[in-house]
Amino acid sequence: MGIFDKFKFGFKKSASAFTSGLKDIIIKKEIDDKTLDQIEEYLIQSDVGILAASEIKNIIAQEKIDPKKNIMNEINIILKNYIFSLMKPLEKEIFFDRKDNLNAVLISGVNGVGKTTTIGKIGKILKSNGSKVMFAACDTFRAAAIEQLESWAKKINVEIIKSAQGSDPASVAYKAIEEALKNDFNHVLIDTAGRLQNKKNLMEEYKKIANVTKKIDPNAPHDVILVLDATSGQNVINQVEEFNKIIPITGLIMTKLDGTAKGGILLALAKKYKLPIIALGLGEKEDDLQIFDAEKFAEAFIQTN
Ligand SMILES: Nc1nc2c(ncn2[C@@H]2O[C@H](COP(=O)(O)OP(=O)(O)OP(=O)(O)O)[C@@H](O)[C@H]2O)c(=O)[nH]1
Ligand SMILES: [Mg+2]
Repeated sequence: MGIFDKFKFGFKKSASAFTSGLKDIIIKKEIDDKTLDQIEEYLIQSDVGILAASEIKNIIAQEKIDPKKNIMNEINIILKNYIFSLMKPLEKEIFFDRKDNLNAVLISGVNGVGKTTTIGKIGKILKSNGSKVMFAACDTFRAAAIEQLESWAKKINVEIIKSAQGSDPASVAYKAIEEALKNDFNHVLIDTAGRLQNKKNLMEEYKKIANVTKKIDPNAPHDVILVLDATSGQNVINQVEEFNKIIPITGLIMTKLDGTAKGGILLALAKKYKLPIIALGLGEKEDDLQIFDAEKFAEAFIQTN
């Protein structure tokens, strides 16, 4: 199964629940005000967010769907087009290009969202375009975290800079960037500890990692990617808010979209923050990362076949 088929398959359950929920609302031949309100309500329940839901409602109202047509089909077309035009500007495929100058990427996010796994998967894609890739094991709080990143580095055959458990994460980042510059690496991916955004000292630590990289390269970190878990629902909004306050986020990756996760929250994020969406995580394996593509996303979200 190709990655897109996997994506569609992973989404199938939530996509068909979504469309059958809509079908239950659209039973009449004509879309009246009550039906429009129900559609809006339904979209909000599906995590799409108030802004996107009310825009979609307005588009459906303005469209004046011909009652002779298959109304459900027409609504699916409207939804697909809406998702596509909302998400298209957020594609950022260039993230995966081979860079001439060093690109230091800070990977952040709360506990267990999939940061370390995602670094492994990104590393694999970057390697495939001939980039020299280094991992920086800046989650020094747990020995297992360093080992986990090390095992990914071995698996996809990239360099890793690490230090003993308990050592200063910022100094690991510093050393990694120093080494990477010296040896003409194209990318350094910095793994960080999953931290709760309300724990002040941990967030200070996180900020320090970013600041230390600037000492070597004022433009570093060149990317700050926040990893979000699709199964966390509305909580992701708060995570974007909190992390963005500390170091401006330059892109999002949403993981765990395989299985039964709902993807509606991505629309809410797109509408609210307009942050680039780098990739989507669709499993635990090294190839389970899909570079974000708005058209494919819209197609998977509104599955009509
Ligand atoms: N199904 C699925 N599981 C994933 C995905 N990405 C990561 N995981 C799993 O989620 C769990 C946590 O992943 P990690 O990469 O360790 O997450 P982390 O954010 O580094 O965690 P901490 O370092 O503890 O904060 C692991 O069991 C991963 O295999 C995904 O896209 N889909
Ligand atoms: Mg980790």
